[in-house]
Amino acid sequence: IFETMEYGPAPESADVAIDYLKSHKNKFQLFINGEWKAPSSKENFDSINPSTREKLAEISEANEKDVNLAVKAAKDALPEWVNIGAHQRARYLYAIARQIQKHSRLFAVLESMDNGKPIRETRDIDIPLVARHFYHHAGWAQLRDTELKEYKEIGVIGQIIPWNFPLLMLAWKIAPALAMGNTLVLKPAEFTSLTALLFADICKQIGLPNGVVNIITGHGKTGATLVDHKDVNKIAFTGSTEVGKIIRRATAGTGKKLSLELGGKSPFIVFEDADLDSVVEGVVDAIWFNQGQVCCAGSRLLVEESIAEKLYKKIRKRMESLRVGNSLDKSIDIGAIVAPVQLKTIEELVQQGVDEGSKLWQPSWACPQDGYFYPPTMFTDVSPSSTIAQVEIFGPVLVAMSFRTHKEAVKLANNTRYGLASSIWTENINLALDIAPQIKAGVAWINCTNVFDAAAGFGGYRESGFGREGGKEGLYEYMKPRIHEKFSDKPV
Ligand code: TXE
Repeated sequence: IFETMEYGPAPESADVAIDYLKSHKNKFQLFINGEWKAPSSKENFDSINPSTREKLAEISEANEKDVNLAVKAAKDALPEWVNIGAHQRARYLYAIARQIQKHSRLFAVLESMDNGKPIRETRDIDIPLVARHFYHHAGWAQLRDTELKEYKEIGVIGQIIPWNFPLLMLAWKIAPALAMGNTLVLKPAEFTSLTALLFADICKQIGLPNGVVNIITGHGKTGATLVDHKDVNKIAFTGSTEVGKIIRRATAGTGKKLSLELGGKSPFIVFEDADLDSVVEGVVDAIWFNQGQVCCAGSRLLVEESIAEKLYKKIRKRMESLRVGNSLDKSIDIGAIVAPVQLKTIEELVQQGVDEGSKLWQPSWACPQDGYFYPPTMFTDVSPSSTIAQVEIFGPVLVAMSFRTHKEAVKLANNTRYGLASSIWTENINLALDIAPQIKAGVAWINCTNVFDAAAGFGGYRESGFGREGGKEGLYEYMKPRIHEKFSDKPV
């Protein structure tokens, strides 16, 4: 019953997504209170396919009036959503998960066209993880009244997500919020609204009660308006550290609960006894997966000096064999950068790396010219204090440094303002287990990288933010203790 996609070299057909876009006349409205609604401002902006620079659809810009309507819808829907009980809410979550699987091909093609990420990644990683996230949280909804009876919902949740994993970040936000009995307003990133809007259609299709999920599109101002709304009880944000700081300031003193998942500059540490061929494939995954636009990308390669040159040589050889191209081409490894502004940021930071004296490595071939492409890139001879060693580039750019002692490895690993993820490569498990807890990061992967599961809490320390998504910890982000209710008739 699930829509499947053929494996093989032929490019994936765009038809399924084109037909879907046509069903909305290539112009999307806001999803408020279970209905499609034109934006009050009548303003729109374009969603562009970064692999081809073609316009895919027009997206509505929500203004304050629309944000107010969406929050009101979520607030009005709350009592019914709470009262139907956790078992019934679980049924809705299972229904969403099943619909995502059923329409997985449409979701994958649409996501790849809107974001530029390779279809092999959306097909095999993004969409399966999305479905898994809803199934997992449907299970928790079923356990809600027994395992978590000391807690109650928070209320109306405002959720703001980025463009690098559009549907997966939606799932990370929406699934736990609904499972714990909240209603919500979600704003996708302006570059990648389409799969969130398709998700709204899924909510309609399964008969989710009106107002439980509201999807409003727009730029940063729309997000800021949502953050400031007095009836929003919690904000969940994934995006840049800079905007995370603005949101933290805006919510300070308001009593709103907040979780922030921000940037990173995660270390990928290779000790001299590591299996170097596995390391090379790990590096490909760490920094060239999703064009390096990954918050937990292993963007800093830290290598034991004795094997550094050998490893760099292997990586350079592998870089030559990577293929960059249209996101629907099943034979590519690296797709398009999400938007010109992001491409410009990458180009400027790479130039800065060259200016600061680091050695630049890029493959001998050129990228296709029809989209926003950037080649896999590696810097060696990097000083730990240089810009490219400190700033999140959020592109396919690896920054390599070497160390002599284990102590120096840990020091280098912790030498950033971030603390999201880390990856440790050695055949000596005792060494890995000794190093892992010394690294200030929310995740430590050993001989692997970018491994996610709905059952494992994900999140950071320091300027990478706070709060966890997934796992049991992630549920507490969407609940508050209800212990006082036992002694009082009034809800807390
Ligand atoms: O992020 P923004 P951008 C990092 C990465 C990237 C940089 C800039 O380094 O190069 O951020 O990306 C909404 N109040 N990450 O500019 O602006 C915005 O509309 C409320 C890392 O795209 O943070 C979008 O929906 N909301 C990151 C979302 O915030 C506001 C993923 C993220 O956009 C707002 C993305 C405001 N004042 C970028 N301003 C990660 N952790 O994975 C913007 N937004």
